[in-house]
Amino acid sequence: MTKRVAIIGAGPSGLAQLRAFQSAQEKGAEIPDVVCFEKQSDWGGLWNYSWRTGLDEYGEPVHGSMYRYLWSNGPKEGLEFADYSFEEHFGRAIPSYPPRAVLYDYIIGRVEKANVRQWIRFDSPIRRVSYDQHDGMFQVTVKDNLKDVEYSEKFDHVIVASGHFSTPNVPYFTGFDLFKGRILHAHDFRDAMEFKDKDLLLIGTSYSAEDIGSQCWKYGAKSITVSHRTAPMGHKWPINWEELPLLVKVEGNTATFKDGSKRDVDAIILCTGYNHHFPFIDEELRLKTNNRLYPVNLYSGVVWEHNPKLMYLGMQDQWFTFNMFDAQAWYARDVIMGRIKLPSQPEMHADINRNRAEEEAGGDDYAAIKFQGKYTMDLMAQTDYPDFDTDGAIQAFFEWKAHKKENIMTFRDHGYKSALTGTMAPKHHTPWIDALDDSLECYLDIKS
Ligand code: FAD
Ligand code: NA7
Repeated sequence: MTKRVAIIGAGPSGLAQLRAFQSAQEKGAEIPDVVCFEKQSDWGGLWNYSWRTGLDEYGEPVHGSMYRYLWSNGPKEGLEFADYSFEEHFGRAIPSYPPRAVLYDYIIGRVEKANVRQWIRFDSPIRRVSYDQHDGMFQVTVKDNLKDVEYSEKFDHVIVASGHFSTPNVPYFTGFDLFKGRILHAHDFRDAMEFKDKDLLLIGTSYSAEDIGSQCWKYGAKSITVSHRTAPMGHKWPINWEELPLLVKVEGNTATFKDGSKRDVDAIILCTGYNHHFPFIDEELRLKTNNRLYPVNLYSGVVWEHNPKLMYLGMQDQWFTFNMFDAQAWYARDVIMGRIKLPSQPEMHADINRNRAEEEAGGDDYAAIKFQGKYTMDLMAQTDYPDFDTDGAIQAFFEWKAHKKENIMTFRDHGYKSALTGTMAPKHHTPWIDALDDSLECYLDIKS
């Protein structure tokens, strides 16, 4: 009997898995019966922009955390699919920091070409995944939102690709209950124009704080204050942008910080990160981790050590993204198809611990980028995923870091060399700071 594989999620990771199986089939291999379950009505994961916040039309938590005017926060040269270059998709080289719609188009272009949409059941949130020791199969329970029915099917393997930047981590600060302005988490942020002429307080110092702050500043916020728990970001910010220690309390509209300073603010955005949250997976199969490069219990960052028929994709903190998800998906495919033999559970466990110790010894962002580059390379070496110049991609990340340090408001005006084709990215027609239209047509300068 043909094996059955369930994939949960049709974002970049789930789509990488579909492409991995399809590419094996294209080369003449017999592949398992693959079913991908996606709770949204379209593919693309976070890149499939949703205006909705809170609950969707079926009462499901809205997955989307992306917002309007989002441009890639890292160079596209660090994420390019090794089997589908930007030049192949767009018919020419494009600049290095595409807006969301352009990256969405690229992600979708590859899977449309591979014709894998037929393997996806949309509007289908997974309700439960459990493992039956008797028949060695997973029972997967799904809600068909279109028909309003719940059903279960058996699968030999389950691949969880449901993302981990969707369930917000929402801390409480004294006085929030009586604050006179709006309080929201980055997950619910959609449009910087809402904060035009406003004094804005952001909590957190990572990507969301940096980018949502920059967006609001670009679209006309009156002032940006960023409050940090550990350390300030330390960029050279514009004059109406400041960094202060952690918020202690709010009274009315007045925010008080750890150093005693006070600021009046109109709105507070909690850029405090996300939780890995998989309520639909049975306890003994559920990944529980913080946002890091080598989560616990995942051999090769993919295989659930206590039941290797279960795998997780894209669960790492991310420098590399699409190409790393690909490397993982090709690896998962080859484990399932018996092309890669796994070591014993104690050996897998020891290997996970070795990698976690190496990650912890790393220290700074540069070490983290190298660590994830090497991890991706090691996975690629075990499959037929096409090679790309990983060191070249690492170099692009290093240059990106330097450009951010130089000027946080102009780093997106730089270009880098493709680690795949060697082509240097052209300069964009408009500096990012002046580019208010983030449409694909404007970015690619397509005249209607
Ligand atoms: P997701 O994109 O989250 O996709 C997961 C999919 O699983 C979704 O379609 C979801 O609907 C589905 N799903 C979830 N639960 C269920 C369920 N129970 N049943 C069925 N389906 C389910 N990366 C970059 O490379 N560059 C960037 O500029 C960048 N910017 C980002 C900006 C923001 C605001 C965020 C939040 C992330 C950003 N990322 C960026 C990182 C992002 O995580 C990856 O690019 C990528 O989207 C991860 O893909 P994924 O498939 O693992 O997860
Ligand atoms: P991250 O990268 O997980 O960062 C979370 C930030 O939130 C980080 O600066 C944390 O500070 C801060 N944080 C978390 N909890 C608190 C509390 N309780 N108080 C104050 N500060 C807190 O999440 P992002 O949303 O920025 O990025 C996630 C992805 O979205 C990323 O991959 C991007 O591509 C887009 P810490 O440094 O731990 O003190």
